[in-house]
Amino acid sequence: MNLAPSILAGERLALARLLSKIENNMQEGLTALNELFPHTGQAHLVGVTGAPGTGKSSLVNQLAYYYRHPIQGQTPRKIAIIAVDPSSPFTGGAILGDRIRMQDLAGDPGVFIRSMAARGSLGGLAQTTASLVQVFDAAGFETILIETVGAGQAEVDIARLAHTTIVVEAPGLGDEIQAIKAGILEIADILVVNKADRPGVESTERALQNMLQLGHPIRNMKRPEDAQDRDDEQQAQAILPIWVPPILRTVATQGDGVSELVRAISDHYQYLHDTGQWKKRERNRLQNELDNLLKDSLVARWRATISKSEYKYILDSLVERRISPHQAVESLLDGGSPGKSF
Ligand SMILES: Nc1nc2c(ncn2[C@@H]2O[C@H](COP(=O)(O)OP(=O)(O)O)[C@@H](O)[C@H]2O)c(=O)[nH]1
Ligand SMILES: [Mg+2]
Repeated sequence: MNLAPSILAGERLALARLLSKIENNMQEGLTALNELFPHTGQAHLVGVTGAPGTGKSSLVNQLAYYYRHPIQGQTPRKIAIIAVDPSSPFTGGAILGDRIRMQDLAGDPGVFIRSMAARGSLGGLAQTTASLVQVFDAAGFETILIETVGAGQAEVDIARLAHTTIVVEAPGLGDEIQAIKAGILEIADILVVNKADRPGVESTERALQNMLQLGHPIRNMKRPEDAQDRDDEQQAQAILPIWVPPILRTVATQGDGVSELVRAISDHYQYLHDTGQWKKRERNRLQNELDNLLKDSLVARWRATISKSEYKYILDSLVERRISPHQAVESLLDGGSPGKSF
């Protein structure tokens, strides 16, 4: 059965079914994705990342609630939430910190929540997430919130999917700022100090401020006259307005600071469009996806042409230091003939 038309017609059951097929790497999922792809490219992808317990789920919840119940005069947006938490499998409803809000969202046809645990999915978690995002995008969800635990490379890759990345910190989680360890601060467009009702907010803010200045010296030198002896492209970049990641305080359990966060998200969206960065990010994102898929497909295709024993022979030679890793690759690509002398 082709699920794509039902997705485009906004049928939730078909949507849920397709997401499962994609997560399970079923051919039917791929076929539908191909058909849906021309309908994508509209949604604003917002990544929310940070250490466990900082309040990401609570915040995502609040954001979704706000988008569904905006201030007067604004239309509610259709919101999809993808929660990627490799450490905790789907727990059926309790995934979002605040259960009461969760129930507020549960009956709302304008909200779709999907939780994903790490599985041995082909192409990895980031690829699966990218596919789920495409489905939501085609289904007309305007903002897609992607919650990831900012720890490993997979999470950073997922965060790279987003147009706007929010890094969430909380005071008192330890002496060091967790996100810095993972190097994720570099991809932050908006920094949030959640749990602002707890002691230590100022010092967390100060630490973030310092890291921002250290990590992004370019952000402090935006005077066009600096651009004199650079090439054209650099000059063009130098006169673009520079986005300085704002540092915001929130109390996700109360909803404090959420409207300001929504404002910052919309400002960043506007910035991306005004400066042409949106198109650039889209191109980079798709190139990244293309290259990854290409790599996986080439490896899979090549694997099918070589026997296990040939592969084992080369690997053994490598382990015994008879050949180097580069030589091993060369031999394998040459057909891996075991008769070859190294
Ligand atoms: N005091 C306080 N607790 C919060 C706040 N935001 C979240 N929490 C609590 O912190 C815990 C972890 O929240 P959760 O959203 O699951 O964090 P996540 O692991 O980052 O997704 C939960 O018990 C929340 O109720 C906040 O702003 N202030
Ligand atoms: Mg969470």
